Amino acid sequence: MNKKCIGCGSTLQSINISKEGFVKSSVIDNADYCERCFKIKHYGEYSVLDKKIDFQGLIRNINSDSLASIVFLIDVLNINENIKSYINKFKNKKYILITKRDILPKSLKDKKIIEYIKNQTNAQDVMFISSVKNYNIDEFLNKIEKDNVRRLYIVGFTNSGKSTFINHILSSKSMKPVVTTSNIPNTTANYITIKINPKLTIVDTPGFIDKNAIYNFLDYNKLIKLYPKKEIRVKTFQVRPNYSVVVNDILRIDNISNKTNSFSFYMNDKLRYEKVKIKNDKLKTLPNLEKTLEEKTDVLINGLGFIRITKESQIKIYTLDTNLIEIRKSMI
Ligand SMILES: Nc1nc2c(ncn2[C@@H]2O[C@H](COP(=O)(O)OP(=O)(O)OP(=O)(O)O)[C@@H](O)[C@H]2O)c(=O)[nH]1
Ligand SMILES: [Mg+2]
Repeated sequence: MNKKCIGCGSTLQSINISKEGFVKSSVIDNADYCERCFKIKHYGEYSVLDKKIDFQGLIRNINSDSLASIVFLIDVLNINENIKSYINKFKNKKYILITKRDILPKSLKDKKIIEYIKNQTNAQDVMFISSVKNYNIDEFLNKIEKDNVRRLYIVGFTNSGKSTFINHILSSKSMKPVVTTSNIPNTTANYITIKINPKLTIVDTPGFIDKNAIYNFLDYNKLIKLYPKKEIRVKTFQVRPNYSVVVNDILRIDNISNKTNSFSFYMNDKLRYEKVKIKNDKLKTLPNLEKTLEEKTDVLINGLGFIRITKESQIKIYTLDTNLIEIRKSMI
């Protein structure tokens, strides 16, 4: 019998403890969850899934399902170049949801970011949601009902909030929110197919892994503290020439131009921020990159968030790997 873990979609097995779906043979007959999901759910103990997911195969599968529509979820703090190419690989009817609206300040307008995504992706159906604050979820469900969507695949990069979104839909339909969620990568291991009602089936999928994201460079104990859990209070620094801002032990930005500039950090405000003189050696051993920026530019640190820089500038950015850094025209 091929029984699946209801938390991550792995096939349950008691043969190899280091492979996905492991559960002790004494309990396998009654188990709903694999050991990894059980530990995440009940003890907050995380472990890395030892599995290479075949994403090309996953995309091929979904593209060959003629009944399928997809909804592509994008984490609002991690809108990067890569997303566009992944969205374009899907040939099905597409919706795009920008997730975790609750993390951004309320005062920001949704519209500008939605327009930014529409321009980037040529997609028309773009909405913000928050699963935590129940924002726009009913609106989205009404929309797909009107469009007669029968089978909806939830796709996107890891940690974009796919499984949390599904749990939220389940709760709203008085079903049990059984899917495992966490802010380490690769939580969902395989398809999880859930019939919501006779007309609609939704399918959770494993998130794409971005090799240039910060989760590849940190151990999981650090990682789980990195991401903001609620609305961020944006930290803004007026940075004079020859001054720098240092964030924890992961990021440093030097102002190497001759103008004072404003750096606004759209990332976890609970991290430790420090303004120091440029001659201070903190984090100077990290890989770094010099950039000349136009006015109103965002510096994205993939997986961490972004920094909005107001004026044209020259900066030096130090972080765990220079491939994490992306520059874009300011989204806000
Ligand atoms: N603040 C906030 N956090 C969210 C929201 N949705 C998801 N999260 C958090 O984001 C993290 C990742 O959520 P998951 O639902 O596990 O992400 P996923 O896309 O299923 O990830 P994979 O299964 O690895 O592909 C978790 O820590 C969630 O609690 C949201 O609307 N608001
Ligand atoms: Mg998931």
